[in-house]
Amino acid sequence: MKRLVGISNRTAAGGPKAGGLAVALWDALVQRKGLWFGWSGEVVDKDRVRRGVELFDEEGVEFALTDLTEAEHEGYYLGYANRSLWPVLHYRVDLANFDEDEYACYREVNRRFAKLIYSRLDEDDLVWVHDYHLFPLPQDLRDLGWRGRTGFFLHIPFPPPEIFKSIPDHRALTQGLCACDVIGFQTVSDRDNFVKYCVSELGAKQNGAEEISVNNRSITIKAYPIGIDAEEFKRLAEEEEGRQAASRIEPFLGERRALILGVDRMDYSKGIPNRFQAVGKLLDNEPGLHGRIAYTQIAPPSRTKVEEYKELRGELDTLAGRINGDYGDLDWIPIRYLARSYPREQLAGLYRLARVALVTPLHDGMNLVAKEFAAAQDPEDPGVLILSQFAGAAEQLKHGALIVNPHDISAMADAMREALNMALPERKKRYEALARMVFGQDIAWWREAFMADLDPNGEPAEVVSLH
Ligand code: ADQ
Repeated sequence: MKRLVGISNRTAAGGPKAGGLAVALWDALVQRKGLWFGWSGEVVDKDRVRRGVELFDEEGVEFALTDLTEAEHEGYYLGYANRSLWPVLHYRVDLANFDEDEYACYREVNRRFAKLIYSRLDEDDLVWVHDYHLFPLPQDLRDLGWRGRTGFFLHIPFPPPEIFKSIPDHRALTQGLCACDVIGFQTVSDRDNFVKYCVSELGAKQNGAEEISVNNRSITIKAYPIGIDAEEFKRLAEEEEGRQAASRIEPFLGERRALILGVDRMDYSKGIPNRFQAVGKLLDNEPGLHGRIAYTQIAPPSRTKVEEYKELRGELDTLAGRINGDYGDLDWIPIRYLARSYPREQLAGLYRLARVALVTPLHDGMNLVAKEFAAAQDPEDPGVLILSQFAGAAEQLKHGALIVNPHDISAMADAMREALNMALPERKKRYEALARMVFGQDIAWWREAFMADLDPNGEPAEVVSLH
């Protein structure tokens, strides 16, 4: 089996505690005794920066981590990646701030990473690059002489060409990416947007639905919707730590209150203010629900050095305060908003207790919370998932979830009422549709689907958790 070299901005050094990328790549790297290259998470001042890498082993995975200088952290990470690329790829050109110096820094960091990696590559290795921080890196590796199989997976959406083209350096980014052999997206619609872009902007030729040729290279372009370790989540939801977390919230619910739950990183792409407004609308429309619902929103702050994220925090504080002021009572607070994170074990218990999950991003690559909620349900008495049509997960989960437009506040309020009143047979039917996708197309399925294309002549690994 060929060695896999994973490259991502952040790694799972210290063990894969968070969901998504960390778990997915970790298992693939353990299987193939791989190498994981990325940022250490450390920011050091210019005089002290280690320009090389720190090497260590964890459970047979070799890590090669490098620090960022303050200037790199500001220009490459907070700047270009998160103030230019993140908003545009989430359809928010209005929030993007394009700065030439930040772009130059982003390019420089990608080149520096490529050099550090190239010196550690063997010609038979498989390279798998992750996410928007590293668009130019595949070409930077080629420029150094790398000829081996190279794949890229984009975790966030790829918008229509008209939006992507607003990035001043869009061509350089996509040319860098097109040095790959396989490029993966979360959804068919992201993939189609990218293919359309490559045909119109890079003169690519389309050879069937899943292949293009550009710059004399054939590239497999496919949707690989990322999954979760659904069995593990189901198990966590039934375990003691999850039950204990649920029992901490139960006194607040009493006999008659239904828990409506939201769990998100605090990010403007997640549509949390719209959700708060929809809860206000529901209470406006349905006086009978006063005292009968408890909406809890868990949202740990992220990227707090970026201005838009600070503003979002202020907006949520104001909205929650106003709705609670308007509708709350001596013995009832309609919105509980907790700006902190909880261990996965506890989240799993809260998902299981919730009657309704509100997963209503304005745009989202996939959204793993939707899948975690589904996996955690009691099949005999499941809760209902309300899911944005703009979450990547909607492509797979449209038959089980109530699909909403997150900009339509009234429609979201109606969906909450429908979910709260939904009879058991309908809830079970919907749960079964969700479970088929979430357990069937889980994280192992995703990883093996990508690896099969990256290493077409390799032995397929056994997919252990696939049903
Ligand atoms: P994120 O934008 O971070 O990921 P998401 O897919 O929802 O979004 O994953 C978040 C993860 O963090 C989940 O595993 C969730 O349980 C956890 N999490 C969220 N809030 C938490 C809290 N309060 N406490 C503890 N844990 C919390 C990016 C893309 C997504 C894509 C993933 C994976 O933006 O669209 O689905 O990568 O590809």
